[in-house]
Amino acid sequence: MHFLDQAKIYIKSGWGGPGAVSFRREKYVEYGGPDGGNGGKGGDIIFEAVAGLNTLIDFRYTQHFKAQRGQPGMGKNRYGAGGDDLVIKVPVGTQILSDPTPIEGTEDEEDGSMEYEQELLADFTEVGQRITLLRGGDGGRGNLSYKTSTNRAPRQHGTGWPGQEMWVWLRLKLLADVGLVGMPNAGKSTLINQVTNTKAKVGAYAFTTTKPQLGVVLHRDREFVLADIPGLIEGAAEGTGIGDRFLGHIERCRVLLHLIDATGDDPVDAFRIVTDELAAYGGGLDEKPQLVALNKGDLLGQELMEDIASQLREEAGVEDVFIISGATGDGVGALLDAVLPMLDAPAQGEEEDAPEAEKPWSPI
Ligand SMILES: Nc1nc2c(ncn2[C@@H]2O[C@H](COP(=O)(O)OP(=O)(O)OP(=O)(O)O)[C@@H](O)[C@H]2O)c(=O)[nH]1
Ligand SMILES: [Mg+2]
Repeated sequence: MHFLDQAKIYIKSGWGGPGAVSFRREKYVEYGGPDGGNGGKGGDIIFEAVAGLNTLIDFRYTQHFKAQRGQPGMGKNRYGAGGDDLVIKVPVGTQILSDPTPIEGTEDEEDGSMEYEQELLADFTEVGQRITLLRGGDGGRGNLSYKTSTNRAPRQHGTGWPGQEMWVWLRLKLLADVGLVGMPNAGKSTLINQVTNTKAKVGAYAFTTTKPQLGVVLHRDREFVLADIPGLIEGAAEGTGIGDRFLGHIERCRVLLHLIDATGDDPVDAFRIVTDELAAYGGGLDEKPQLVALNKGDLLGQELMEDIASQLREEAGVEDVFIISGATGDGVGALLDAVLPMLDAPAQGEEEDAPEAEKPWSPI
């Protein structure tokens, strides 16, 4: 399942309709008074979070969203109809951010690059949540409302107020329950392929995975969503490699599944590097409940795997180490058994209010 995790769109609420200039026409009354009604209000731009979507891909094809104008007012003091609101449906987990603005004084002397900041305009965490981001313009006044004691036949009317417009960024964080983390080549994609019907790309080289993948795991009649993200290397939280951009995707996971390649040069060091990157990224990633699995057991044999597992326990203080092979599926059932009870614990931040403390994010 591929998905676009960010999109930039243009939104515009509707103009208010113009007020009418009209005079009463009645039999035997030559000059009737003004009776032009007000124009209708322009349509709003509303965002609504819906279930069953987990991609922003539609926004790649449609980038401009305009709500309808209000209708003009009419004679006999009839008001123009309001323009239809435009409801833009987004997946739960979408955030709306303002267009990035450069932060003054952050210019890099060497390459002239700058840091950017974006304002969080909306954060959709529940199905059905609705936010009116842009309000349509009010309708203009009809000439009836310009009537005064000195001007009984005004020809003035309001033209209607303009709508508002802006570019916004949609950013989708996966609402995965479990996030797979590990160094490149640890076997994350192989594992997600083993336990879900996803067909993630697997390769014997680093950074085979370049985009997050989602898969649904069905285990003992329970379903949960597993996210595979690109591998993390030293410095990932500062932007080395490609992993940092994707750490945001696992901020809302309940559980992290930390996968370690047992055939790597130094599995204990690999564990530490990834742990350090999670801590350096912030956002509470290092405090999430975590399961640690030593992978590629099929290549090393039980005894050697047990040795490395004890090293992890003793040198890195990991309490439980699962020994698995993502390729053959050995040990994976026990690992999934351990995941299930952890899913019922409240997710981090769920008790608190808004996830304000999230890391600032800049567009790529
Ligand atoms: N023998 C064996 N090989 C494995 C196992 N898991 C993964 N591999 C191999 O290890 C290599 C890397 O696997 P991937 O699943 O692509 O690793 P990844 O962690 O997704 O890597 P990135 O996407 O680069 O971060 C591939 O050649 C896989 O075939 C396993 O359990 N046993
Ligand atoms: Mg991968």
